[in-house]
Amino acid sequence: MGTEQGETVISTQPAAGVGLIEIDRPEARNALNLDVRKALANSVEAFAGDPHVRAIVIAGRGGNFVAGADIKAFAAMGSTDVVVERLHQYWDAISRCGKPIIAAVEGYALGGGCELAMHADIIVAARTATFGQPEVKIGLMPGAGGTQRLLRIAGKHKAMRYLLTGEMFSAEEAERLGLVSYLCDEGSALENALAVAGTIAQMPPMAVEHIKEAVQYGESGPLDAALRIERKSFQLLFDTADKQEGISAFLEKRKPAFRGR
Ligand code: CO8
Repeated sequence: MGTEQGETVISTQPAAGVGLIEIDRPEARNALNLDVRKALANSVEAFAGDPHVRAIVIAGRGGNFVAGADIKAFAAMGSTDVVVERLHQYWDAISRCGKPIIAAVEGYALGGGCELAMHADIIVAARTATFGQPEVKIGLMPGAGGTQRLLRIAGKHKAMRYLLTGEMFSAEEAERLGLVSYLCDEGSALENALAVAGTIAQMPPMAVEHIKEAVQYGESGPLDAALRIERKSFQLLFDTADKQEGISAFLEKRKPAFRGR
């Protein structure tokens, strides 16, 4: 996929089945202004609709993930502006995505940046990365799911600590909380995230999609309904060609060739 100079969000397909979205606003630590939000949402939607892409990596360029919403853009905004801008539509595009999303975190993932990472299904972080929801310090609060996602990941008492004090926390603490899936050396988060995405891209897409759907539903829905969704998806996969191929390949001791059907 082509890239143009001056773009703040760059989409490429660096490996078979892998879509990479990089935020490139180093002068503002990749803070999310309206342009970045729109381009990010469009890029996710484009990859979600591209049959060649089976896993998506989101990263920041220049040594940071995202230092939050653009505070300078927020300065002049009132409640009505925030409502009229419908900022949540850009987040919805990401949370609606049926394909796995992997966040590659270096440096700061703060505020909306931490929330963006938590929109991902898997988070790969450099040991030196820093997370946090510091909105309270500027008289705001998380507005893109931070209170709810951090609560569900870390439990009430850790979530309250970080939400109410705005204190930043290390990647090691994030890993202990269950927020980070993989810790890696500084400078290697993208490489490691691409490797994870490459592995997932080799898996049968229908199974991947149904696993994501069941887990996503289970995060918010009642257990009984989520278990039913899991059971139905499990049953449905039995009629796919990829299930036949996967089992045949296992029995014949060869590599499977999945077709997404
Ligand atoms: N917004 C705008 N500009 C930023 C931001 C930001 N979030 N973060 C950094 N910058 C800018 C700085 O203003 C500075 O610009 P300039 O050179 O023009 O002065 C430049 O980036 C470099 O910043 P620093 O000099 O501060 O760099 P450091 O490496 O010393 O520090 C930090 C980096 C720690 C990231 C520091 O800049 C910082 O604390 N940033 C703010 C972090 C923050 O509070 N984030 C939360 C923002 S609020 C939010 O995210 C709400 C989300 C809700 C979403 C809801 C949508 C519906």
